[in-house]
Amino acid sequence: MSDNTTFSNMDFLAATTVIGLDEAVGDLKYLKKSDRVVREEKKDEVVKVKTCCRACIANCGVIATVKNGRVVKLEGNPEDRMSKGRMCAKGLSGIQALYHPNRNKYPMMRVGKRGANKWRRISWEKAIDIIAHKLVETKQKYGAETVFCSTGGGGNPEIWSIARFCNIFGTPNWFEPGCAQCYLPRVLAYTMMYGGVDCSIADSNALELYDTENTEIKTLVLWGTAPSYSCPASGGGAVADLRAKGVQTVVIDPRMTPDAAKAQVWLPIRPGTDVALMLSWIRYILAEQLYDKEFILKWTNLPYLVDVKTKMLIRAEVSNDENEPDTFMVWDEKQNKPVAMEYPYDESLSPALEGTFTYEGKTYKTGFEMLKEQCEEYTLEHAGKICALEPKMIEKAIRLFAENTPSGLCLGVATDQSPNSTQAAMAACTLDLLLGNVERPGALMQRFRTSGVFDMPNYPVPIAADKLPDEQLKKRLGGIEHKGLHIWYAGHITSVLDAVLTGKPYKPRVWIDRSGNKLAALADAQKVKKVIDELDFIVHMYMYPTSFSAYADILLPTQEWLETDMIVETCNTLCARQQVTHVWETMDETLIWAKIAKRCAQLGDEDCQKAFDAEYMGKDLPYWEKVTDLWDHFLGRIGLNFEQLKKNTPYTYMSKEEWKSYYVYLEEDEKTHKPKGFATPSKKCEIYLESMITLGRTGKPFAKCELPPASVEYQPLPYYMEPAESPNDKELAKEFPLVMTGGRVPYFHHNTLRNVPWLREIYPIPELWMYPNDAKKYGLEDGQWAWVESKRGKIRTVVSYTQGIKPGVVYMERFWNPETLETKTHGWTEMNVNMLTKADAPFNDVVGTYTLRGFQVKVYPAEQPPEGIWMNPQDFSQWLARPTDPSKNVQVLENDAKPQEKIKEEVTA
Ligand SMILES: Nc1nc2c(c(=O)[nH]1)N[C@H]1C(S)=C(S)[C@@H](COP(=O)(O)OP(=O)(O)OC[C@H]3O[C@@H](n4cnc5c(=O)[nH]c(N)nc54)[C@H](O)[C@@H]3O)O[C@H]1N2
Ligand SMILES: Nc1nc2c(c(=O)[nH]1)N[C@H]1C(S)=C(S)[C@@H](COP(=O)(O)OP(=O)(O)OC[C@H]3O[C@@H](n4cnc5c(=O)[nH]c(N)nc54)[C@H](O)[C@@H]3O)O[C@H]1N2
Ligand code: SF4
Ligand SMILES: [Mo]
Repeated sequence: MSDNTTFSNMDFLAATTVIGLDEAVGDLKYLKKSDRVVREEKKDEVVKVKTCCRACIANCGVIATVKNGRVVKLEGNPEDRMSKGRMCAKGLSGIQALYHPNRNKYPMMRVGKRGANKWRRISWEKAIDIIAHKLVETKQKYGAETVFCSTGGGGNPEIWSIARFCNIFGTPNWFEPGCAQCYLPRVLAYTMMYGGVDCSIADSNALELYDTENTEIKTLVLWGTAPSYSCPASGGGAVADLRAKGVQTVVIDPRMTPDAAKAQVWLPIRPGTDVALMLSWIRYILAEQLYDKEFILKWTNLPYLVDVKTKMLIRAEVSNDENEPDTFMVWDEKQNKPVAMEYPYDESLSPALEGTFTYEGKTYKTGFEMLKEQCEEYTLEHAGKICALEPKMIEKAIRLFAENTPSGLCLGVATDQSPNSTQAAMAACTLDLLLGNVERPGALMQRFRTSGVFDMPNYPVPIAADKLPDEQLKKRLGGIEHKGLHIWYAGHITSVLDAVLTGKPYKPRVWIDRSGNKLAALADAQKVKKVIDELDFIVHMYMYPTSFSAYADILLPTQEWLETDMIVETCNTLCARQQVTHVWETMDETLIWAKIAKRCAQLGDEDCQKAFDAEYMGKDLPYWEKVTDLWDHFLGRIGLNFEQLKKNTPYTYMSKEEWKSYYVYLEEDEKTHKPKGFATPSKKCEIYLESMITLGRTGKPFAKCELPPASVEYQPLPYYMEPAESPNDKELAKEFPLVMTGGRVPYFHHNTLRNVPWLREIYPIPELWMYPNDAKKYGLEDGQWAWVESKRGKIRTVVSYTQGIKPGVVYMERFWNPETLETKTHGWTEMNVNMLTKADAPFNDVVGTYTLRGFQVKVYPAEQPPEGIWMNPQDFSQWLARPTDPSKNVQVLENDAKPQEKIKEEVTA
C-alpha cells in the first residue's frame, strides 16, 4: 500500500483543502430539474446541421435535424466520400447517448469511501484546482513520472491531447489500451517497410477501395478484419460494393462473419497462428515464382547483401546527405563478385536475387535468400497443421491473391492482439510488396496526397514530444524493452501496472484517465483493480459513469460527438464535426487539459508555465482558448477557418484525380533529380528490415535520444511464435481445452453505448459462440447460461450454437453491465471478457503486446445468470433519452489565457 492509504480509504472530502462545497451530495443517477441550465429557445425552429459521427472510429458524414435546440433526427450525408449516406445502428443511437439520463453532467467529487458511489457536485474551477494541486504535489514529492495518464483508443482523435499534456508536465507514462494491442504494430511495420500508411480498413485507410467505380483491384484479402462489423457504414459498405462489382475476396477469420460468408475462400484459422500461415504464403509465392521480379530487383532491398554474422546490410558508402541513401552492395552475376549499386538502380549490373556467397573470407546472403530461408519450413502442409487448415484451401487463397491481380491485403486488429503482433504486420506487408502491390492502381499501399492541414491527418492535437526532457523519456516504463512504443510516444501498459504493484523501478501514484472503462478494456481486469486500490488519486473524464468511475476521486463530464468541434479529413475532402448542441456542463477535452496545465502553472509548475509561451512551444503551439482557435490555426494553412469549413462541409480540397497519386516513388526528386523512392532510409521497400535491429539497440529512429539496448535483439524478418497458451500444451489443455478469441459486434464501440436502450435491446448480453458438437461435449444447450473460465478468472455468458466458428474455438466480445454499476460489482465482473485475458509475459519483443485473443478456457453450465443484469427490453426503457435543455457554452480559459510571464507574475503576486 502507498504511504497515502489514508487518503484513498478515508472520506475523500475531509482529505482535501477545498472550501465552499455547498452543493448537494447525491448519487450519479438523476438530478433535479432545477439543476439543469435552461437555454433560451426560439419556438419551432428547425435546423439541419452537417456533421460527422464519432460513435466509432469511421467518421461517417451525418445530417442532424435540430428542433427547438434539441436534436431530433440523424441521417447519413450522401455527400460523404466514404460512407456515401450510410449510417449504422451505433451512429443512429447518437441521440440516446447524448440525452442519456445518466450523463455525467457536472464535475463531481467523491465523498465517502472509494466505490461507495457518493458524489458531490462541484464547479469546474474547484475540480481543476483539486487535480492541479495533487499533480504538483505528487511531482514535487515523487517526480513527474509517478503521474500516469491513459486515454480511449480506437482512433480517438484526442489521443494526442493526453500525450501532449504528459510531455509538457514531464511524465513519459501514458498509454492507450489499443496501442501495442491495436494498430501500432501495423503502423510501425508499414512505416518502416515502405514509408506509407498501413492497410487497415477499420482505421479508415486502404483509401483505394472507396473509389469503388474506378478502382482496378481484383482480389481483396481481409485478414483478421471484419469491416461489415467494425466499420459497417464506411469500409464495410465499400467492400460490399466491390463484391457486387465482381471483386474476389479471401477472408482469414476463425468465425464466419458476414464478410467470410460472402468470400470466395474462407480460412477459419486457429487463433493466434497467423504468422505461420503468412510465412507459408510467402514461401509459396517465392517457390512458385509468383512474385513481381522486376519490382523486387529495382524497388526492394531484397537483392542487397547481408553479412550473415551481423545480420546487417553491407554498405559501400554511408551517405552524409539526408537526400541520398547509403550505397548498398549486390552480388553481380556477371562479374561474380560483390559490387556497389548506386541508387536507384544500375542497369549494367546483374544483381543476384538468390544465393549465399563467400568473398574474402566472409559469408553473404541476399535479403531474398534470408527471407527464403526464414520461411523454408512453412510448407502448405506444415502451416495447415499449425493453423488447423486444409492445405488445398490455403493454396487456393494464395493463388487468388497472387494471380488475380492487382490485389491487396487488409490486415485487421486480430493479429495485433497476441505477442506475435509486429511479425504479422511485417509478413502482411511483405506479401503485398512481393507482388508489387504498392502505389499502382488497385493497390492498397498508397501515398495519396493529403490536405496539408495537419501534420498527421485526423490526429490533430500537437504532441509536444520534444518538450519531454531526455532524462524523463528514459524513465518510460517498458520503453527500453519495447522500443517500438516510441513511435507513439507511449508507455507499456503491463510495465506501468506492475510498477504500481511492485514499486519497481518506481511507484506511480496518480492516474488520470479519459476513456470508457479501463476495467473492461485492459487485459486481466482483476490486476487493474489491484492497481486502482494502490493509487493515491484517480481522475476519470467521460460522458457517463462506468465501472472505472466508481473508483475515481474526481469525475469530469466530457462531450458526446454531437457536442464536439473537430476537423475530419475524408479522402479528398475536409469535413467539420460540429457542435450541434451542448448539454449540461460538459467540456471539450483539449480544453480540460489546457485548464489543468494552466492551474498547475499558476501553482508554480515551471514546465506547465512554458506551455503558455508561444515562442517556447513553437510548432507545438501554446494551449488554446477555444478548440476552434486550434482548428482555425490549422485551416489557416490552406486559407480557411472553421466557420467557413462548417458552412462548406464536405469541402473538396483537391480534385479526386490529383489526390489519388499513384507511383509517388517514381516522381522526380527536385534536389537529386533521381526518383523520389520510398520514405525509408534506403528509399527502397525494406522487406529485409535491418532498421528493426537498430531500433532494438538504440531506439532510433523513434526515440528522440539514444536508449540502452533491449535485452533481446529485434529480428529483421518475421518469425512465428506459438501462442503463449495453446491447445498443443497437453497439460494445460486438459483443464482448459478450448481456444478463446474475440472480435467486434456492430452494436457497441468498445465499452461505449452499453447503456443505450436501442442497442441493448438488439444485443442484451454477450453470446459465447460455440460449435454445436463442442457445446454438447461440455453438456451445454443452445441458449444456456454457462461459466467461461481461464487461468485468470471466470465470467458468465449465454451459449450460442453456430457452425460459423471453428471447432475447438469459442468466441466472445467484450462487455460490461451499466445496470449493475451501483451494486458492489460495479458492472465489470459479470460478463467482462477481460477478466479472462492475459496481461503478463510473453510480450511482443518490439512493442510489448500481451494476449487478448487466442488463449485457453474451459466452459461449463451455470445455474443462473449473474445477479441484477438486464435482458428484457422493458428494463432498458429506464435509460431512454430524457428531455434535457442545452446549457450555455462552458468557457474554459475564459479570455484570460496568458503568456508565461503573466502567469509567473500572478504566481509571485
Ligand atoms: N479482450 C479485448 N480487449 C480489447 C480489445 C479486444 O478486441 N478484446 N480491443 C482493444 C482495442 S483494439 C482497443 S482500441 C481498446 C479500446 O479501449 P478503450 O479505448 O479504453 O475503449 P473506450 O474508451 O471504451 O472507447 C474508445 C473511446 O474513444 C472515444 N472517442 C472516439 N472518438 C472520439 C472523439 O472524437 N473525441 C473524443 N474525445 N473521444 C472519442 C469514445 O468516446 C470512447 O471513450 O480496447 C482493447 N481491448
Ligand atoms: N462496432 C464496432 N466497430 C469498431 C470497434 C468496436 O469496438 N465496435 N472498434 C474499432 C477499433 S479500435 C478497431 S481496432 C477496429 C477493429 O476492427 P477489425 O480489424 O475489423 O477487428 P475485429 O472485428 O476486432 O476482429 C476482426 C476479426 O478477427 C477475428 N479473429 C479473432 N481471432 C483471430 C485470429 O487469431 N486470427 C485471425 N485471422 N482472425 C481472428 C474475429 O473473429 C473478427 O471477426 O474496429 C473499430 N470499429
Ligand atoms: S460506422 Fe456507424 S458508428 Fe461508425 S462513424 Fe459510421 S455511423 Fe458512426
Ligand atoms: Mo482498436
